[in-house]
Amino acid sequence: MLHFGKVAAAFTVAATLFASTALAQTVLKSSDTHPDGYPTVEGVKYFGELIKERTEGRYEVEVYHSAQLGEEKDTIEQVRSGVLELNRVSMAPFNGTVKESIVPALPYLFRSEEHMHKVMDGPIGDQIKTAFEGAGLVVLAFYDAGSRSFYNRTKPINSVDDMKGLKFRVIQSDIFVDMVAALGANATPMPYGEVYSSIETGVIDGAENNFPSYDTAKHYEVAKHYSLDEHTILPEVFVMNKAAFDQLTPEDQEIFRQAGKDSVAKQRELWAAKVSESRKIVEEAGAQITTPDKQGFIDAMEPVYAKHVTDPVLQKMVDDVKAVQ
Ligand code: GTR
Repeated sequence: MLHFGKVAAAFTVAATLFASTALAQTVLKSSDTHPDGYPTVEGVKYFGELIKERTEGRYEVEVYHSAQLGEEKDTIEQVRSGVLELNRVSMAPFNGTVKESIVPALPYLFRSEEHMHKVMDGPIGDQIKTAFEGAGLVVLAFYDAGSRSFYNRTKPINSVDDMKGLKFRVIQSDIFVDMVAALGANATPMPYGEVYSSIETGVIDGAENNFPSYDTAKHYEVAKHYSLDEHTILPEVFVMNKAAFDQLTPEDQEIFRQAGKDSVAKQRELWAAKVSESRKIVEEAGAQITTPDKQGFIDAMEPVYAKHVTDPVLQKMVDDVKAVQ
């Protein structure tokens, strides 16, 4: 009896070991430049909860927020090479790598956030997703990032003329460099994490971003003039290393894709709330918000389109975007 008990116990241990091996959890790492609680971080965490639940615990996601794994340009390399499985970044740093990503980064192309949603949720969004595969990435979601506007520490901006000579940090994309030049100002692309100190020390006069970034990165502390010129409605992108995605079973691939889609609704909801909250925070902290006449900004963008939309594929995409009602 005693002997049998031991055998049974050994068998139970073996069975448990076997079960835990069969159900081994794969923890996928995901990077984000923003702090914990930011809508993109929470969107990816929600994706993680969904895949954990739907794969019965076989997969889960760990989000490394606050640029713990590096700045966006670096983490893009990491996810492309497979050092990192997942990454949530802006669309703009891909402009030099994935041609089609240029379209949603073009200034004043989207008429509104609703227009952007329709485009990114439809066939043009699918065309952009396919293009990312060529760069070794599977797009799991396009998230919201509202609209980007200029802010600076020197003066209020009420018209394009007020932009003259100012030095702005831009997100790392040539389109943004040329956009700033077309407005008569100077652009310095630099990693997000360097912006605060660069404004503080006067290396630059300001930068451009949405209210939640302006708020959470505390840029309003060093650049209080925010002008609502809303030059781009630039979506975020949540990507997975393609080789890692291809290793999943077809059923799991479907679970990942669906979870990505489901996380979009969640992120959009969180985003809308965060924009109002952040605007309130920065205004209470003394940010001065101006609403410049946008037409002057729009008119100045002609050379940016002339330089970046020369390719017939891009030209067609731009026309298609404009035709989306
Ligand atoms: C934010 C975006 C980040 C990062 C940042 C930047 O709006 O969410 O992913 O790209 O802008 O300007 O670098």
